[in-house]
Order: sequence, then structure tokens, then C-alpha cells
Amino acid sequence: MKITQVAGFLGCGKTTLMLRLSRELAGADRKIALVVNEIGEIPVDGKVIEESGMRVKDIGGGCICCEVASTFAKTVYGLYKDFNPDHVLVEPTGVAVPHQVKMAARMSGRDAKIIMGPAIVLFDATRPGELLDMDMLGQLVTTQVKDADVVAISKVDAVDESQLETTTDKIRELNASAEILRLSSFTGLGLKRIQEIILQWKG
Ligand SMILES: Nc1nc2c(ncn2[C@@H]2O[C@H](COP(=O)(O)OP(=O)(O)OP(=O)(O)O)[C@@H](O)[C@H]2O)c(=O)[nH]1
Ligand SMILES: [Mg+2]
Repeated sequence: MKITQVAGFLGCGKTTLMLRLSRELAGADRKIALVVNEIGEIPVDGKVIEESGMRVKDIGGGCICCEVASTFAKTVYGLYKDFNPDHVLVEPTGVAVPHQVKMAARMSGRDAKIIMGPAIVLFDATRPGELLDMDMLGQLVTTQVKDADVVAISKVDAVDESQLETTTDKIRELNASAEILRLSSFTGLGLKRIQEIILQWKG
């Protein structure tokens, strides 16, 4: 059971990507579960998703990387015991810190056989200034980017090439080792690569 998180600041496109990804991954005879922390801009309709054979767990009441970390660990263990999916895709809240989410997921791993998948961090291409402004969100978003195994610059359909290059350079300065890719969940750009990364990740 591989646990992959789709993280990133509020509104960066996590749910939109998770829903597309889960459909693509499930297509090839794999069992998929989704864990969503908090209802965001696009609600996850668990019922509809479960009808397509996946399992969905909602966790509220706080952030899975801190306040409700133990609930998260128990949820992951419950999924392992009752459903035993090949992949668990996790959407933390927009303010979660990826390495703390990994730590919380590992707490379930004493009894469940888990492989830690990549921390995919989305960075919203339409508002780089605001996200990296150190007087505003910069501290948090910078930490998220530094923590990423993969940075997906999201919503690239909505910005031009020169803006994208500037944003990519800034991300590279923050994280020299992560793979940086361009994502549009609307056009499908980057989806295949993300799928490949998840499937091939060795933990
Ligand atoms: N242009 C564009 N907009 C997108 C894309 N993906 C998502 N959006 C839009 O961005 C907004 C936020 O998308 P969500 O998927 O709800 O983002 P989120 O990160 O889950 O949001 P929270 O859970 O509230 O943090 C919605 O209006 C989406 O339609 C994309 O690839 N391109
Ligand atoms: Mg969301």
C-alpha cells in the first residue's frame, strides 16, 4: 500500500488533481483510496467516488499533520485492514507541512505494510508573488516547496511562458533536488508524468 500526498497551499488545485489522478490510476486494475483532510473549494463527493469502486475517507477537526495526526494514522491503518488498496492518495489541508504528514502516515506503519510515496506539492502558477511573499504566506509555502519530492506548478493553462520560467527558477532556488513539472488538470498536461512518478516511486 503506497501513500502519496498531494499537498500545497489553499486553492492550488489539489482536489481537482486527486480526482483526475484517482480515475487514471484506478483504470489499470488497481485499488485506490482517497483521504481528504477538510472540505475545500471543490467538495469531494465520496458517494459518487465509492460507486466507482474506490474508498474515500474524510478527516475533519484539524490538520492531519498535527492536531488529528493520530486519527489520520488510524484511518490509514483501517484502510489497510478493511480495503487493502494499492494506492492511498492523501490531500492534506493547504497549511500542512509535507514531512509532518509523512511522519503521521508512518505511525500507521508499525502494523500496516506501507510504502511511503512521493510528496507532490502543487504551486499555483497564477499567484507566485503572493505565495512567496515573506510578509504573507512565504514561510509556509517555502517550507512546503522545500519539503517536496516533486513540485507540480499547477494551472499552467492560465499563465504565459515567461511567467512560468520565472516561477520555475524561483522554485528551483528553493529546492534543488525535486523534480519540477508543469501541471494543468484542465488540459491534462503533466498528469501522465505524475502517474508514472507515483507508480515507480520506491519509498
Ligand atoms: N486554470 C486552472 N484552474 C484550476 C486547475 N485546477 C484547479 N483549478 C481551479 O482552482 C480552484 C481550486 O481548485 P481545488 O482543486 O479545489 O483546489 P484545492 O487545492 O483542493 O483547494 P483547497 O482544498 O480549498 O485548498 C478551482 O476553481 C478549480 O477549478 C487547472 O489546472 N487550471
Ligand atoms: Mg481541496
